[in-house]
Amino acid sequence: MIKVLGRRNSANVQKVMWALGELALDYQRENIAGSFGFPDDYPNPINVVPTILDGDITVWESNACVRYIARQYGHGSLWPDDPKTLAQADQWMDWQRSGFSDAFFPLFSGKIRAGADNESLADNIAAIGEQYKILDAHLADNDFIAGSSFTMGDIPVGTVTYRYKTLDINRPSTPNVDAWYERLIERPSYQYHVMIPYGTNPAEWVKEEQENAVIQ
Ligand SMILES: N[C@@H](CCC(=O)N[C@@H](CS)C(=O)NCC(=O)O)C(=O)O
Repeated sequence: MIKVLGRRNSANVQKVMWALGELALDYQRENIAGSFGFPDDYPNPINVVPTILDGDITVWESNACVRYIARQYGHGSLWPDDPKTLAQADQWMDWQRSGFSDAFFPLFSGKIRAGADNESLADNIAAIGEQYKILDAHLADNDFIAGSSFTMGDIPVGTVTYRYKTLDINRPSTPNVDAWYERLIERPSYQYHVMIPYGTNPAEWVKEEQENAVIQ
């Protein structure tokens, strides 16, 4: 049984939950961070979520958690057998953590967590649109991030894409991203763990966070 420490409305926690769901693994999730706070003995030196515990191992950093779950339990599916496919999945996971997150995080936290308006976030909205154009060009020749099959590479950017697609902002035309997103929203684990309401302002955000506390 894998224990996941982290609130359900954290996108970084959702990456882990989605991976567990894809592999139908048993888990137990605890509400930590945000309005739940952190226990004194929280086993992660930088006090962020997620952290996962699996037997005698503790892993933090969401993409490292996804890689651990995929490598340990998802050979041939989330963890591609072919090293070249694996390298593609890895590459886009690292991209998600770097330029892509740098563009998306200030937009989402500004708009939903701080209640800023679109005008003041115009540069951020333009920046994330440019990132999705990069992804769109890649997906022109690929049904999924690492090629023809769903892998761990789809999970980090796929998680954030639900938020990107549902935010009240202008988005550039990205037909290949749209087609890929349609493939993601057919997946039951994505529907259950990622496609959850997050509100439109800070008060609604906390309300959703608390309402999700009882859901595993
Ligand atoms: N690089 C880390 C970032 C983790 C992170 O920033 N988590 C956020 C939630 S998405 C957090 O714990 N924020 C503090 C809080 O919610 O109290 C990862 O990918 O796991």
